[in-house]
Amino acid sequence: MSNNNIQSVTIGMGCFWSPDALFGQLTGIIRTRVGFAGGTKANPTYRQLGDHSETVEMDFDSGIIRLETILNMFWSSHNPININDYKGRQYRSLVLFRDQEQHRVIQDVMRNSVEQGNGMPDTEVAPYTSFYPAKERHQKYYLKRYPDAIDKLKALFPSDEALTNATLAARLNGLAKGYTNMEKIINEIRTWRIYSEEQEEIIQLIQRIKW
Ligand code: MHO
Repeated sequence: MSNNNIQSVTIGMGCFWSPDALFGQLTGIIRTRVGFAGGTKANPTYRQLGDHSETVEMDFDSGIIRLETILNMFWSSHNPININDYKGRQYRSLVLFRDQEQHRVIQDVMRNSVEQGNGMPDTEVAPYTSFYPAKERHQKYYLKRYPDAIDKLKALFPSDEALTNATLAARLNGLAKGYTNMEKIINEIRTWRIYSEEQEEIIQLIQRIKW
């Protein structure tokens, strides 16, 4: 992808299944995956995550969706105060930034929250070091509740990895969770920079899914 607007950010806000769907449904989010980050233990797993937190990592086109928008949604969709002590660091509220520019944006959004009387969110903000993807069954968790969807999507994304990384799977995962609707997804597909024949093929395929 030769688009220098592409950024990545990693956030934690409790169980990672929901933010995968919440952010995955948004236009401008290119790819999501869930995993463990923010700690020091090597090769954490869901059962043994050590000092890591459940996180969702996303790639986004900052020309379409700004980091500010993502962060405002992040803070308005969870309560950092309640989740921070529950199960140690597993459900910690967390934002891992990739560079100083992202760090500055995060601090600005937090400062605005304070100025609006919302208080300083008890969110850990730290530089990104590593991200360990969770097992396949956690990826696009809500979409996986619909076997017919997974079955039909195999025609487009034959491997588990291809499905996890697909923008379309991110949108449909948001749909499975009830965060978006089919009409919105179809309208967005018609704006994707692919051949219109390909757009129609994708649209027809997702319209045949039995939910
Ligand atoms: N199933 C757990 C949360 C899972 S999330 C990946 C629960 O609902 O308690 O942490």
